[in-house]
Amino acid sequence: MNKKHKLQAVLFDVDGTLADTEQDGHRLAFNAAFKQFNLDWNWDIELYGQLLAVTGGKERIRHYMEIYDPAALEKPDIADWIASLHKTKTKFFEDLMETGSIPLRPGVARLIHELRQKEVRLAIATTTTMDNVTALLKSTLGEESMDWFDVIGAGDIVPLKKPAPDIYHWVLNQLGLTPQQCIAIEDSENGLKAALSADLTTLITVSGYTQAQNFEGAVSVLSDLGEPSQPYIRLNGPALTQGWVDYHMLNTLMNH
Ligand code: XBP
Ligand code: MG
Repeated sequence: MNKKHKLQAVLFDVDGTLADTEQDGHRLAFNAAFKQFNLDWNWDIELYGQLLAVTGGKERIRHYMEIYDPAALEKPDIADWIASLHKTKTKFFEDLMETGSIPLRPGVARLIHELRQKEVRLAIATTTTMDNVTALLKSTLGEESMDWFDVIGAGDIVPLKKPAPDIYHWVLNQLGLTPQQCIAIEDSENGLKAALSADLTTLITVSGYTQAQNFEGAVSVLSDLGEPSQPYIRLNGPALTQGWVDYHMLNTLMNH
């Protein structure tokens, strides 16, 4: 019989997992930045869903230009221009988070508080920019919440973004843990691929843009983490004993 592992750390994705930030957060911030740069680009809800196939804001802008304005990519210093457009977008996103308009998803705060009590280590493995992580955590969990996470892997800290496993390898390395001691929580196919390629057991909580994606290989696919008062809907995976994800359930899933 395989030796059971005790859960040592939970690795959270950010966008779509901690909060549904894409449609009414990042998308609006991109559009505000485009306006400031006098561009007539507008990423509507549907188009943004397609562009999400490419992770990373700078990479997503470049991908959009490859389709809609390829000549502009020939300009010298285009990488710097994209970086400065993206920096402006990040500022708009931070401002938006300060208004508190994007809440955490069901069960996220409850689970984080429980894991802290149980002394399970918390980490973040995300494609988004570090400033965005800070803004979201501070606006939802309070100023001190950044200290609750042992490791935050974000943005350009690794050269290859999800679906490459690099960010998960980096976070595991910083934690000094093996994938068998951890579980990842993701919302997207790109995120799942990244986590699975790093050998992590991965729980999916689907988000607005990701509901129809392929989650083959996930240990369980749920609507969200659930609350005792608002149980999740199980979309795929083993029958679970209760309608909300807690420490005990994560341990069970990790050893499934
Ligand atoms: C998130 C991303 C990011 C955000 C925008 O993916 O791909 O690019 O959409 O943030 P994941 P930035 O949830 O898989 O980490 O503009 O800062 O990149
Ligand atoms: Mg995500």
